[in-house]
Amino acid sequence: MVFSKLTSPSTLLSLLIITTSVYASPKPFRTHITNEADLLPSYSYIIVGGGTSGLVLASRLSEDPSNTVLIIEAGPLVEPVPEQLLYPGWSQLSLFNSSIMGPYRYPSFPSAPEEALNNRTSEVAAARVVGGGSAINGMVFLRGSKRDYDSWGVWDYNKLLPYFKKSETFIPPSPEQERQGITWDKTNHGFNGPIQVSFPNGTYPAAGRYLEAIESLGPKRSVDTSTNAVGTFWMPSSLDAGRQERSYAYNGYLQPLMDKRKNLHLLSQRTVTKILSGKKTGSTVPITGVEFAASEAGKKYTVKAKKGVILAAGALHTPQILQLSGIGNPKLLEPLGIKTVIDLPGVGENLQDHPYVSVPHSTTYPTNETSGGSLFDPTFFATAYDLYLRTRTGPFTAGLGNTGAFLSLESITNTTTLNSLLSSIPAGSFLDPSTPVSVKKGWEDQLKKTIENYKRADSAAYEFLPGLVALQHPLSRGTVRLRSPPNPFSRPVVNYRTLSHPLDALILAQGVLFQQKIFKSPVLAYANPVDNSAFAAIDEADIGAILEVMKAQVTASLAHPCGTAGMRAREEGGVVDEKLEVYGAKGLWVVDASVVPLVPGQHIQPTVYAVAERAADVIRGRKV
Ligand SMILES: Cc1cc2nc3c(=O)[nH]c(=O)nc-3n(C[C@H](O)[C@H](O)[C@H](O)COP(=O)(O)OP(=O)(O)OC[C@H]3O[C@@H](n4cnc5c(N)ncnc54)[C@H](O)[C@@H]3O)c2cc1C
Ligand SMILES: *[C@@H]1O[C@H](CO)[C@@H](O)[C@H](O)[C@H]1NC(C)=O
Ligand SMILES: *[C@@H]1O[C@H](CO)[C@@H](O)[C@H](O)[C@H]1NC(C)=O
Ligand SMILES: *[C@@H]1O[C@H](CO)[C@@H](O)[C@H](O)[C@H]1NC(C)=O
Ligand SMILES: *[C@@H]1O[C@H](CO)[C@@H](O)[C@H](O)[C@H]1NC(C)=O
Ligand SMILES: CC(=O)N[C@H]1CO[C@H](CO)[C@@H](O)[C@@H]1O
Repeated sequence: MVFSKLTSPSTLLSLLIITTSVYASPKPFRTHITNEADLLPSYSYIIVGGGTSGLVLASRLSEDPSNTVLIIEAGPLVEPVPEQLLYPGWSQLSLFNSSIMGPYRYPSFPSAPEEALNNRTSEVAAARVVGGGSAINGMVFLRGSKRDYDSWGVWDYNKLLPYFKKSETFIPPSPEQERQGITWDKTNHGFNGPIQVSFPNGTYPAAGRYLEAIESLGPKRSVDTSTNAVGTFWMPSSLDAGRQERSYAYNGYLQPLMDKRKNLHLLSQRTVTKILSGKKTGSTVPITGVEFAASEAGKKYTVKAKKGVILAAGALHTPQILQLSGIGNPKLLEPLGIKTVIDLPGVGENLQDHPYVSVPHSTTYPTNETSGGSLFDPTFFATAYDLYLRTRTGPFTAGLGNTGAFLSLESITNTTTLNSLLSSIPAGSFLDPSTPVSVKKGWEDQLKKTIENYKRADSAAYEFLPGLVALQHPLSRGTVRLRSPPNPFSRPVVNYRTLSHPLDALILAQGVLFQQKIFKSPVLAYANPVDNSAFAAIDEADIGAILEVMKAQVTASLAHPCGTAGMRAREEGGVVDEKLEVYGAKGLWVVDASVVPLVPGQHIQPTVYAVAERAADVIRGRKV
């Protein structure tokens, strides 16, 4: 455009205004939307929960440009990602000080009183942030054993293996870490996936001595968890090796797509209050969308789903949303004034987790073998934090820990003890008296498999960390149920029912004894271990006394809840079929830790990633 010198400034101004409004560039596309007005009226898929599983699904389902995908997440998206989420040391501290992750998790709340633990309560932990549990967890990244997955009865290890690989980029130990004794095997690893898996640069010989002490009692070192999940390990972490920062569902799966993939929206800080359904046709209820709100008093909105809704709100909140939507056990819903939409008694039953007990010992390792202290000591913290900021090495590179052992029952007991434990299992299920018949039937099958696995060397009964022992395959089952009156903004009632099955307590007691033996091993004598646990004064033959102390000491949860919308037959208490579709619904899937029918003998995030990766292919109708 050429302006003559006759053009007055005001004409020029109006011309410019017209030009800008006509040629204004369209509002730039943003993945993260903060206002309901920016929502499309409908999406192909709505994913409830932008946590670990939700972000895997969002990334994979939106690879197909013909799909539009919306994630609704209760927690915030914080950009740039705060160091509390990225620097591993913070996760170590937060395991014992939940206020560090306070903005990124649900406010602390107690479980229901636990009868087998003197009616004590345990804290219920759950993430509330984009990235979910993977954003705040202890970063331990290990698979369960083939046997554990083969015991699911539906998806087995061979079906999951390609997806364990697909989700990870495994970074082998550095030459220095190999010299320290860290081994690996390339056979079953993935090298091109979104989650970076590596060994922290701050690993210390003292941590390895703990493994040597265990090995002096019989168990063997495993070369790699992905080829042998039972044994002693240097534990890999969900850790970006170069930056020594957390690798998790957000920076692995979603961040690279932000503002680029135009068929994907994320609406944060909104809680889904209900799944919307249409008129039942035959025996099937069509799912049409979701209702959500920003707060209890906030306006309720709805958004439609053309292909369906995927629940990925985690093992505690997925059953809550199902129940609020009338999908569950009529005997529990109707007294709360909720009309049953689908009669599905398995919802919220079958809750499993890993209960644990601390058996702390003090030690005095030589300084050339340790990191030199605890991050809880302010002076040590300052040094470690500073070293990390400058060099990305040292104690602040580690999450929950470096070394641990996942051991079978038969590897820590003699035949006499093993047989006497397994031959005198008390009759009865010890399930909650209100447990539906179908759920009980499913449990009986799980009981058989669990007992069988206890006799085998290829399924872990325990996790041992220095100072802690956790039970891997409890027979006790808990429940997740609505509070009265039902409210999507209050937490569900989580009743872990820890150690309600007497065999769990007897087996854990053997673990306590073994933890004490580890510290008595001559291998550790040079570190002068002193048992300062609540079990210190107890005679090892007095199992009764150990059980009594356990009641006062056991904690219900390592934050590994699962099983509450199990993938199993409907007549065995299942909630989803092998396509992860909710029985009796059309266009409703559950994809998160809830579907894991039987907890593996491991921290569960790699399992959750693999399940979500496979689910994405199943939902897309791809060959699996
Ligand atoms: C403190 C902690 C430490 C852990 N340590 C380890 C470890 O070291 N190694 C390991 O392997 N595993 C660990 N885990 C377990 C692992 O992180 C979880 O099993 C895994 O992240 C669960 O993934 P998920 O997709 O099932 O649920 P999540 O990742 O929890 O995602 C669920 C998401 O749904 C959102 N949500 C819930 N309700 C609603 C609603 N109504 N509307 C909208 N959004 C909703 C939540 O805010 C959350 O972000 C730990 C977990 C925690 C909490
Ligand atoms: C826990 O963390 C909070 C927040 O970072 C901090 O203020 C507090 O001092 C910590 N408490 C302990 C016991 O370390
Ligand atoms: C725990 O509470 C239940 C129910 O109130 C009660 O029957 C039981 O005796 C209590 N157990 C202990 C050990 O206090
Ligand atoms: C640490 O020093 C002690 C004594 O000097 C030595 O015996 C030990 O081997 C050293 N440890 C390592 C890992 O080098
Ligand atoms: C097996 O272990 C138990 C408990 O530690 C012990 O009392 C018993 O003597 C052992 N039996 C054999 C045959 O070694
Ligand atoms: C800062 C640093 O030393 N980073 C190294 C940590 O270890 C990995 C291997 O696991 C190396 O690749 C990094 O360079």
